[in-house]
Amino acid sequence: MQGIVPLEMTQTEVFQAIQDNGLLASSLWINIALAGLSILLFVYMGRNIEDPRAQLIFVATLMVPLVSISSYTGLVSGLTVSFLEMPAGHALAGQEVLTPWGRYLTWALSTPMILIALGLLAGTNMTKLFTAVTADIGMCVTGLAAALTTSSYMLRWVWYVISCAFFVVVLYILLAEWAQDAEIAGTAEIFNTLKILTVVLWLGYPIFWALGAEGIAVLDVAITSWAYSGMDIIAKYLFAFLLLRWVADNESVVSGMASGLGSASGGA
Ligand code: RET
Repeated sequence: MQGIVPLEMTQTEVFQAIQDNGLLASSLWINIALAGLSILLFVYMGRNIEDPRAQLIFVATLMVPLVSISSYTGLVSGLTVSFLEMPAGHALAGQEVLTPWGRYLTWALSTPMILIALGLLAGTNMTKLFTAVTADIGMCVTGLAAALTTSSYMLRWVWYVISCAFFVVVLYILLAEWAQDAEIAGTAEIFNTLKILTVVLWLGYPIFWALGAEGIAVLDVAITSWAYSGMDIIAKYLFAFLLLRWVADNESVVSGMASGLGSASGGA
C-alpha cells in the first residue's frame, strides 16, 4: 500500500525505529539539548533590552530555538516521522524510507523568524520583508510536498525545482536588497557577517536534500539527519547568538537606525 500514511507502523514502532538507530537518535537529541540551552542563554542576554525595535529582533530570534525544540521533539517522538514507500525511479523504489517530514514543516515557522530578524537589522521596508517571508514559506511548504510525494519520482523533483525558485527570491533579497539597505541603516558590518553565514549554510539544505534518502539516496538517512542537525546548530544557535550579542551591545544603533518600516514604537 502506497501513500503518506504509514499503515503498517504505529507511532510507537516509528519511535522505536528512531531510538534503535543511535546515529539518527543522537542527531535529534543533541538539538533538543542545544535548543533548550540556547533559550535560557538568549532570555538572559536579552533581559535588559528596552528599545522596541531591538526587542522585536530579540523576540523573532528567540522564536528560532523555541520552534526548534518543538520540531525536534516532534521528530524524536515519531510524531512527525513516517515510513514512506518510494515511487518507481527512485534509488530505493518500493522500500519504506524513514522520512522526517516534520523538519520541512517546522522550517516554515523557524526560517521566517530568521528572515524577520535579518530584515529588521537591515532596515527593510514592508514590501521586501513580505516578499522574503512569503517566498521562504513557499520554499519550505513545497519542500515538504517534495518529501511527501510518493505517486511519482518525477513530481518529487518538480516540487524540488519549485522550492528552489522560491529560494532564489529569498537569496536575491538577502544578497542584493537588504545588503544595500544595511549600508544606509549603518548595520552593514554585522548584517554582512550574518548574511554570509546564512547564505552559505542555507545552500547546504537543498544539497543534502538532493543527496539524501529523499533525493538520489547516496547518503543514508542518519547521515543526512546529522548534516541537517549540524547545519541547524550553526544556522540557528550560532546565528542567533551572534545577532543577539550585537543587538544587546548596540541598542542605540538599532533604535536610531534608518528603517523602511518606520519607528517600531509606533511614534514618529
Ligand atoms: C529544501 C528542498 C527543496 C529545495 C530547497 C530546500 C531548502 C531548504 C532550506 C532550509 C533552511 C532551513 C533552516 C532551518 C533552520 O531552522 C526544502 C531542502 C531550496 C534553505 C535554515
